[in-house]
Amino acid sequence: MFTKNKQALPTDIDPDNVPQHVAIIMDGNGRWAKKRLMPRVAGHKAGMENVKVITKAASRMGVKVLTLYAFSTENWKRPNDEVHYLMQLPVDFFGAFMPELIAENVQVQVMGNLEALPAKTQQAARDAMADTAQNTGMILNFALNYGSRDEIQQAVQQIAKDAVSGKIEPESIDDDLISQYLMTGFLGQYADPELLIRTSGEERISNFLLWQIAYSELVFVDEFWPDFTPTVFEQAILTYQHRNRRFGGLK
Ligand code: V07
Repeated sequence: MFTKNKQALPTDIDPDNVPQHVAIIMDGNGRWAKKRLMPRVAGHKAGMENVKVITKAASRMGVKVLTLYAFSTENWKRPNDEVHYLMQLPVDFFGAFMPELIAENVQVQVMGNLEALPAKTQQAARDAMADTAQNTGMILNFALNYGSRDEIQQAVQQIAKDAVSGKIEPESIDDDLISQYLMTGFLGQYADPELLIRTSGEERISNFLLWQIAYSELVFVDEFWPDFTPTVFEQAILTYQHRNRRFGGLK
Protein backbone atom coordinates (compact mmCIF):
# COMPACT_ATOMS: atom_id res chain seq x y z
CA MET A 1 0.00 0.00 0.00
CA PHE A 2 1.10 3.58 -0.64
CA THR A 3 1.91 5.77 2.33
CA LYS A 4 0.11 9.10 2.66
CA ASN A 5 3.30 10.91 1.62
CA LYS A 6 4.05 8.85 -1.44
CA GLN A 7 0.46 9.06 -2.66
CA ALA A 8 0.84 12.86 -2.89
CA LEU A 9 3.67 12.50 -5.43
CA PRO A 10 2.99 12.65 -9.17
CA THR A 11 3.29 9.08 -10.48
CA ASP A 12 6.44 9.90 -12.48
CA ILE A 13 8.55 10.83 -9.41
CA ASP A 14 10.47 7.82 -8.06
CA PRO A 15 9.83 7.89 -4.28
CA ASP A 16 13.05 5.90 -3.72
CA ASN A 17 15.25 8.46 -5.51
CA VAL A 18 14.16 11.73 -3.90
CA PRO A 19 17.29 13.80 -3.04
CA GLN A 20 17.90 13.67 0.71
CA HIS A 21 19.36 17.19 0.86
CA VAL A 22 18.07 19.94 -1.44
CA ALA A 23 19.64 23.42 -1.39
CA ILE A 24 17.94 26.43 -3.00
CA ILE A 25 19.17 29.89 -4.02
CA MET A 26 15.87 31.82 -3.77
CA ASP A 27 16.57 34.44 -6.44
CA GLY A 28 14.26 36.86 -8.29
CA ASN A 29 12.09 38.36 -5.53
CA GLY A 30 12.92 41.96 -6.54
CA ARG A 31 12.25 41.27 -10.23
CA TRP A 32 8.97 39.52 -9.34
CA ALA A 33 7.86 42.72 -7.57
CA LYS A 34 9.12 45.04 -10.33
CA LYS A 35 7.10 43.12 -12.92
CA ARG A 36 4.01 43.90 -10.81
CA LEU A 37 5.01 47.59 -10.28
CA MET A 38 5.41 46.82 -6.58
CA PRO A 39 8.31 47.78 -4.25
CA ARG A 40 11.16 45.24 -3.96
CA VAL A 41 10.24 44.48 -0.35
CA ALA A 42 6.82 43.22 -1.53
CA GLY A 43 8.78 40.60 -3.46
CA HIS A 44 10.69 39.61 -0.32
CA LYS A 45 7.40 39.24 1.57
CA ALA A 46 5.95 37.04 -1.19
CA GLY A 47 9.24 35.12 -1.13
CA MET A 48 8.87 34.50 2.60
CA GLU A 49 5.34 33.15 2.09
CA ASN A 50 6.74 30.77 -0.52
CA VAL A 51 9.33 29.45 1.95
CA LYS A 52 6.45 27.96 3.93
CA VAL A 53 4.79 26.48 0.82
CA ILE A 54 8.01 24.86 -0.48
CA THR A 55 9.01 23.66 2.99
CA LYS A 56 5.75 21.71 3.28
CA ALA A 57 6.12 20.32 -0.25
CA ALA A 58 9.71 19.18 0.44
CA SER A 59 8.75 17.60 3.75
CA ARG A 60 5.89 15.68 2.13
CA MET A 61 8.12 14.43 -0.70
CA GLY A 62 10.48 12.89 1.83
CA VAL A 63 13.37 15.39 1.62
CA LYS A 64 15.49 15.14 4.82
CA VAL A 65 17.25 18.53 4.68
CA LEU A 66 16.18 21.72 2.87
CA THR A 67 18.85 24.44 2.92
CA LEU A 68 17.67 27.91 1.85
CA TYR A 69 19.96 30.87 1.06
CA ALA A 70 18.05 33.62 2.92
CA PHE A 71 20.78 36.29 3.27
CA SER A 72 24.33 36.30 1.94
CA THR A 73 27.34 38.15 3.34
CA GLU A 74 27.19 40.22 0.12
CA ASN A 75 23.57 41.32 0.73
CA TRP A 76 24.77 44.02 3.19
CA LYS A 77 25.64 46.11 0.09
CA ARG A 78 21.94 46.60 -0.69
CA PRO A 79 20.17 49.87 0.21
CA ASN A 80 19.80 50.37 4.00
CA ASP A 81 16.02 50.31 4.01
CA GLU A 82 15.95 47.01 2.10
CA VAL A 83 18.47 45.40 4.50
CA HIS A 84 16.38 46.69 7.40
CA TYR A 85 13.25 45.08 5.92
CA LEU A 86 15.06 41.77 5.32
CA MET A 87 16.22 41.68 8.95
CA GLN A 88 12.57 41.78 10.04
CA LEU A 89 11.64 38.73 7.92
CA PRO A 90 12.91 36.04 10.31
CA VAL A 91 10.83 37.77 13.02
CA ASP A 92 7.72 37.80 10.79
CA PHE A 93 8.35 34.24 9.64
CA PHE A 94 8.56 33.06 13.22
CA GLY A 95 5.34 34.90 14.15
CA ALA A 96 3.35 33.66 11.16
CA PHE A 97 4.48 30.12 10.36
CA MET A 98 6.00 28.46 13.40
CA PRO A 99 2.80 26.63 14.52
CA GLU A 100 2.44 25.13 11.02
CA LEU A 101 6.08 24.04 10.94
CA ILE A 102 5.74 22.41 14.34
CA ALA A 103 2.59 20.61 13.14
CA GLU A 104 4.64 19.41 10.14
CA ASN A 105 7.37 18.13 12.56
CA VAL A 106 9.97 20.37 10.84
CA GLN A 107 13.18 21.24 12.72
CA VAL A 108 14.54 24.75 12.01
CA GLN A 109 18.31 25.34 11.93
CA VAL A 110 20.13 28.56 11.07
CA MET A 111 23.75 28.69 9.89
CA GLY A 112 25.88 31.76 9.26
CA ASN A 113 27.46 34.59 11.19
CA LEU A 114 24.50 35.31 13.49
CA GLU A 115 26.45 37.57 15.90
CA ALA A 116 26.60 40.34 13.25
CA LEU A 117 22.78 40.47 12.91
CA PRO A 118 20.41 42.86 14.76
CA ALA A 119 19.38 41.52 18.19
CA LYS A 120 15.73 40.94 17.18
CA THR A 121 16.84 38.89 14.13
CA GLN A 122 19.21 36.77 16.21
CA GLN A 123 16.47 36.23 18.78
CA ALA A 124 13.98 35.11 16.13
CA ALA A 125 16.51 32.65 14.71
CA ARG A 126 17.34 31.26 18.17
CA ASP A 127 13.61 31.01 19.08
CA ALA A 128 12.86 29.17 15.82
CA MET A 129 15.64 26.65 16.56
CA ALA A 130 14.67 26.23 20.24
CA ASP A 131 10.94 25.83 19.55
CA THR A 132 11.52 23.11 16.94
CA ALA A 133 14.53 21.36 18.54
CA GLN A 134 12.39 18.38 19.54
CA ASN A 135 10.96 17.87 16.04
CA THR A 136 12.18 14.73 14.27
CA GLY A 137 11.09 15.44 10.67
CA MET A 138 12.72 17.43 7.88
CA ILE A 139 15.48 19.92 8.80
CA LEU A 140 14.74 23.40 7.40
CA ASN A 141 18.22 24.91 7.35
CA PHE A 142 18.41 28.68 6.74
CA ALA A 143 21.70 30.17 5.53
CA LEU A 144 21.53 33.62 7.14
CA ASN A 145 24.45 36.06 6.81
CA TYR A 146 26.22 33.12 5.20
CA GLY A 147 29.10 33.10 2.71
CA SER A 148 31.00 29.97 1.75
CA ARG A 149 34.45 31.62 1.65
CA ASP A 150 33.84 32.97 5.18
CA GLU A 151 32.75 29.47 6.18
CA ILE A 152 35.93 27.92 4.75
CA GLN A 153 38.12 30.60 6.34
CA GLN A 154 36.53 29.95 9.73
CA ALA A 155 36.92 26.18 9.34
CA VAL A 156 40.59 26.45 8.31
CA GLN A 157 41.34 28.72 11.30
CA GLN A 158 39.69 26.29 13.71
CA ILE A 159 41.48 23.30 12.18
CA ALA A 160 44.81 25.16 12.55
CA LYS A 161 44.03 26.02 16.20
CA ASP A 162 43.09 22.41 16.96
CA ALA A 163 46.29 21.18 15.29
CA VAL A 164 48.47 23.62 17.26
CA SER A 165 46.80 22.62 20.54
CA GLY A 166 47.30 18.94 19.74
CA LYS A 167 43.56 18.14 19.55
CA ILE A 168 44.07 16.81 16.00
CA GLU A 169 47.06 15.53 14.01
CA PRO A 170 47.81 17.32 10.70
CA GLU A 171 47.78 13.87 9.04
CA SER A 172 44.15 13.41 10.12
CA ILE A 173 43.00 16.42 8.06
CA ASP A 174 41.02 14.78 5.25
CA ASP A 175 37.78 15.29 3.28
CA ASP A 176 35.64 14.03 6.20
CA LEU A 177 37.32 16.17 8.83
CA ILE A 178 37.03 19.31 6.71
CA SER A 179 33.30 18.61 6.20
CA GLN A 180 32.85 18.36 9.95
CA TYR A 181 34.40 21.81 10.55
CA LEU A 182 32.13 23.54 7.99
CA MET A 183 28.80 25.08 9.06
CA THR A 184 26.95 22.06 7.59
CA GLY A 185 29.01 19.72 9.79
CA PHE A 186 26.06 19.21 12.16
CA LEU A 187 24.16 17.53 9.28
CA GLY A 188 26.58 14.57 9.33
CA GLN A 189 25.80 12.17 6.46
CA TYR A 190 23.42 14.78 4.95
CA ALA A 191 25.97 17.63 4.82
CA ASP A 192 26.27 17.66 1.00
CA PRO A 193 23.16 18.42 -1.11
CA GLU A 194 22.44 15.98 -3.94
CA LEU A 195 20.50 18.77 -5.67
CA LEU A 196 21.07 22.54 -5.85
CA ILE A 197 18.32 24.66 -7.41
CA ARG A 198 18.63 28.35 -8.37
CA THR A 199 15.51 30.22 -9.42
CA SER A 200 14.98 33.16 -11.82
CA GLY A 201 17.26 32.13 -14.67
CA GLU A 202 20.65 33.10 -13.18
CA GLU A 203 23.28 30.39 -13.49
CA ARG A 204 25.84 31.19 -10.78
CA ILE A 205 26.76 29.73 -7.37
CA SER A 206 27.31 33.13 -5.67
CA ASN A 207 29.44 31.89 -2.75
CA PHE A 208 26.91 29.24 -1.62
CA LEU A 209 28.10 25.85 -0.26
CA LEU A 210 31.26 25.75 -2.40
CA TRP A 211 32.75 22.64 -0.77
CA GLN A 212 29.44 20.84 -0.31
CA ILE A 213 28.28 20.98 -3.97
CA ALA A 214 31.33 19.13 -5.34
CA TYR A 215 29.10 16.30 -6.67
CA SER A 216 25.64 17.98 -6.66
CA GLU A 217 23.30 18.12 -9.63
CA LEU A 218 22.69 21.79 -10.49
CA VAL A 219 19.22 22.70 -11.74
CA PHE A 220 18.45 26.25 -12.90
CA VAL A 221 14.80 27.23 -13.37
CA ASP A 222 13.43 30.39 -15.01
CA GLU A 223 10.66 31.12 -12.46
CA PHE A 224 11.21 33.91 -9.92
CA TRP A 225 11.28 32.54 -6.35
CA PRO A 226 7.70 33.67 -5.47
CA ASP A 227 6.52 31.81 -8.64
CA PHE A 228 8.43 28.63 -7.76
CA THR A 229 5.41 26.42 -7.03
CA PRO A 230 5.42 22.84 -5.69
CA THR A 231 4.77 21.74 -9.32
CA VAL A 232 7.95 23.53 -10.54
CA PHE A 233 9.77 21.97 -7.57
CA GLU A 234 8.56 18.50 -8.62
CA GLN A 235 9.78 19.17 -12.18
CA ALA A 236 13.23 20.04 -10.78
CA ILE A 237 13.23 16.76 -8.79
CA LEU A 238 12.26 14.91 -11.98
CA THR A 239 15.16 16.57 -13.83
CA TYR A 240 17.44 15.41 -10.99
CA GLN A 241 16.07 11.87 -11.19
CA HIS A 242 16.50 11.66 -14.97
CA ARG A 243 20.15 12.73 -14.68
CA ASN A 244 20.80 10.64 -11.60
CA ARG A 245 19.28 7.47 -13.06
CA ARG A 246 21.87 7.39 -15.87
CA PHE A 247 24.62 6.83 -13.31
CA GLY A 248 22.48 4.67 -11.01
CA GLY A 249 24.05 1.29 -11.67
CA LEU A 250 27.58 2.68 -11.74
CA LYS A 251 27.74 4.29 -8.29
C1 V07 B 1 14.05 35.94 3.79
C2 V07 B 1 12.34 35.37 2.05
C3 V07 B 1 12.74 34.29 1.08
C4 V07 B 1 13.28 34.85 -0.20
C5 V07 B 1 14.68 35.35 -0.12
C6 V07 B 1 14.99 36.64 0.61
C7 V07 B 1 13.95 37.13 1.58
C8 V07 B 1 12.69 33.31 5.71
C9 V07 B 1 13.68 33.75 6.57
C10 V07 B 1 14.03 33.19 7.88
C11 V07 B 1 15.36 33.12 8.32
C12 V07 B 1 15.68 32.57 9.55
C13 V07 B 1 14.69 32.07 10.36
C14 V07 B 1 13.37 32.11 9.97
C15 V07 B 1 13.05 32.67 8.74
C16 V07 B 1 14.28 34.83 5.90
C17 V07 B 1 15.69 36.58 5.43
C18 V07 B 1 15.09 36.77 4.20
C19 V07 B 1 16.81 37.46 5.85
F1 V07 B 1 14.99 31.50 11.56
N1 V07 B 1 12.67 34.04 4.60
N2 V07 B 1 13.64 34.98 4.69
N3 V07 B 1 15.30 35.61 6.28
N4 V07 B 1 13.45 36.15 2.55
